[in-house]
Amino acid sequence: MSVSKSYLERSKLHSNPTAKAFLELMERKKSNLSLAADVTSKAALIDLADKVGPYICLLKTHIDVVDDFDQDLVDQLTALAKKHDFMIFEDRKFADIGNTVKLQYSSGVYKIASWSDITNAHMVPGEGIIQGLREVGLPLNRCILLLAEMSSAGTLAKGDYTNTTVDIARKYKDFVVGFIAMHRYEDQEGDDFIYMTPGVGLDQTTDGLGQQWKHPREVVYNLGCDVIIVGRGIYGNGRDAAKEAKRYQEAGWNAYLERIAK
Ligand code: 5FU
Repeated sequence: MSVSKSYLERSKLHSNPTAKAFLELMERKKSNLSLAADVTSKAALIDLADKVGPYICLLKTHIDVVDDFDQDLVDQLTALAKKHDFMIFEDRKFADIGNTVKLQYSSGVYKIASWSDITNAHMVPGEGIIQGLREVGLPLNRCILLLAEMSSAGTLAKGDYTNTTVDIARKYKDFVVGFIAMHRYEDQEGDDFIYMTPGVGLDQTTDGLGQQWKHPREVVYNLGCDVIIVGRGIYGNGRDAAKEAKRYQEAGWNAYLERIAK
């Protein structure tokens, strides 16, 4: 059962080089914290990534909200990823036919495949979306997560939709390495998916716009997820982002240690 194995043990079960390196990184850095850096200027994004960098395993971006995006931003973020030892996850949520997502992933203003270690996709269009992204991403050693569930109130990603998403992921394990999910699903022989969970907060439970925040221990220990994704809990309301990130890193890591010791 992968829920009780260490991240390091699990790294050996992956054929995708990024998934393997990511699990090793988590163990080395003692962090299962991903920062959701939803800020709208290049300077703010770089500043936040540099401050919080020492505490995270993964920087999650929404690159299309940055007003003054340019290639230099990508260069600076990838330099910070090296400096602080984290990976980058563009939370693009692709949702179109295979041919279109190939273009969206490789080209345009953002050229996501050229810099984002991990990205993600909805399964609404069917398997072709994975095939399209895989043609671009696999030669670059990239990987994706499927959105099997969402954290927002009233999400339609549930039940049969979630189950089918997991079944499809099993067919593309060289490229689909995990899920955006609200809990861990039952393993089948040979499964080792990485579960990343947004909607995590220590101090508040909702934002008034449908977001629902859970405690890191609930997410990692009780629900068996691997990575906590935290945004406003770290940088919102004028918070000291480095101090809050340390607090979330400790909460997430302690919950993981408790889980593997069970
Ligand atoms: F797939 C999902 C989801 O189901 N819920 C989310 O909140 C993604 N997210 C992202 O996680 C969302 O787009 C934000 O970037 C982040 C959560 O930020 P918060 O400030 O911690 O609520």
